[in-house]
Amino acid sequence: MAYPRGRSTKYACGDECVLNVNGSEGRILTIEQRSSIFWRSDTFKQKLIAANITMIILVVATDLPINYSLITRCLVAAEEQRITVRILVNKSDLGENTSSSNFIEQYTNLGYSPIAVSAITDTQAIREIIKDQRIVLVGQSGVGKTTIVNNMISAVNAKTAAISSKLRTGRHTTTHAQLYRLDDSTSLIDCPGLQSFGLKHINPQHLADYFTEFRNYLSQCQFANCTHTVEPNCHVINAVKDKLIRTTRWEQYKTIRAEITG
Ligand SMILES: Nc1nc2c(ncn2[C@@H]2O[C@H](COP(=O)(O)OP(=O)(O)OP(=O)(O)O)[C@@H](O)[C@H]2O)c(=O)[nH]1
Ligand SMILES: [Mg+2]
Ligand SMILES: [Zn+2]
Repeated sequence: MAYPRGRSTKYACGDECVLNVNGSEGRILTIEQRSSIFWRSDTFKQKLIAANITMIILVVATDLPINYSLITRCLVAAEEQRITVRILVNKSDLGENTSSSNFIEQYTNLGYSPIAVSAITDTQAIREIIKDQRIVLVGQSGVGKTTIVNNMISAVNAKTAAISSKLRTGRHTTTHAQLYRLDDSTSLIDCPGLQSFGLKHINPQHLADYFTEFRNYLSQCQFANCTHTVEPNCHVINAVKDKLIRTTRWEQYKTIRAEITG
């Protein structure tokens, strides 16, 4: 196990490096070509979250409000890298509620099919999903990412904690990304909770491609360079009017587009 010196932003958890080892010290000589990189960025900084992953597991929980904007942003970053996404609705042992049922319905319609799980009482479905994948678990603080990792690997006992109830955003229990190997072909990266997710690195001309439900309409717009925001005869806008695309997703698209073109 090796850690970069200081707060380096060049490396990501999951990077494969060539090391020059001298006693207990190692120097990173080169990083191997990455097969994928999941990252966020804004005008001022970039944050590499995980490298060489084959699957992103997006975790939400039945006892915390769902941050739809954060979910969409993670999905856009994943679609851009063509990384498979699975969505888990954790803490199902606490009982169903309408907000998580609505969430499951909405994202099933988008093709992501979230599944209800409990990191504590019902881990079989998670085990099946993660088999032979290199995974990063992402989501807000307190949704149960570390608890999932703990229950997948008995030897691991990473620190978990109840979120402080006074400040719902709470403190983050996990403070840095960490990779855990389950077997030769399966690994899990546990990350600190996400609050925001900038997408400055996304090409605005391709943004609409990363909204899966827009894809069918994109080639039908009148203008080849349609931005799908204000144009006449835009089939995305028509689909929003016909309720074939949810208004909230189109609003999120416009917000992200304004952010990355501005
Ligand atoms: N009832 C119930 N509680 C859970 C479940 N999964 C996690 N928890 C609890 O939720 C709290 C937060 O869990 P963590 O695993 O620390 O959450 P996290 O997503 O890793 O949070 P950060 O590290 O801050 O990003 C802890 O008190 C866990 O015991 C579950 O399936 N059911
Ligand atoms: Mg954690
Ligand atoms: Zn259009």
